[in-house]
Amino acid sequence: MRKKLISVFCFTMLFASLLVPIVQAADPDVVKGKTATASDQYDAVWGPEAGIDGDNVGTGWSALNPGTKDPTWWAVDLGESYDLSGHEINWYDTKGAGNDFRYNVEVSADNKNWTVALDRTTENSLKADQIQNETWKANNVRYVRFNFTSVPDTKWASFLELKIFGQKTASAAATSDSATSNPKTGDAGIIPYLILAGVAAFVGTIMMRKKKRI
Ligand SMILES: [Ca+2]
Repeated sequence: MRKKLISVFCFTMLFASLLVPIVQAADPDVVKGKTATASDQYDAVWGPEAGIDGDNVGTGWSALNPGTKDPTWWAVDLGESYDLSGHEINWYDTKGAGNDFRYNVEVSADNKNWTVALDRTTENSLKADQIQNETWKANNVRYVRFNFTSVPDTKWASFLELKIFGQKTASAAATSDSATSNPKTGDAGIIPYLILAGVAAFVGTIMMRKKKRI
């Protein structure tokens, strides 16, 4: 009976430690209503902040010209430091053959030094759906920039609504890691859970060995 209880305890610990990152993945949108800028805009209505106003279908941002002959980008100032986990983008137009939208996401703590957090410059980002969810990790971020590197000459770089998910950076110590962290993998974020899982497995092994000796 005791052996069974020990096994159940160890399994529960291991399962719980693996479950924590999954639960924490549901970060809130941190970009709605923030200050956005862009390389240009189609007109007074299609401004950069219309892409993060919470209106998913009625408003959006659009570049002035179709294609990407000119540098085309959209950026936001989150106002303070965040640890980000990805984004959801509701494109304006994904219909029609030959649509091939390519872009990357860059992040910065100071609006000067930028790091690529997501690279979709070598593949069509539209796929089959109008709304795309992308998972990426970047810590200590205040500025986020979407650079559109390739858009068909008959289409505008444009989206109706963008959500960027994350949490406020927890501590000053975390901020000091910004220069060395890898925003593409976010490996540092999962280390505590791997350690917890390892401890649970270790304790389980010791307990089982003790039981065998009895
Ligand atoms: Ca909108």
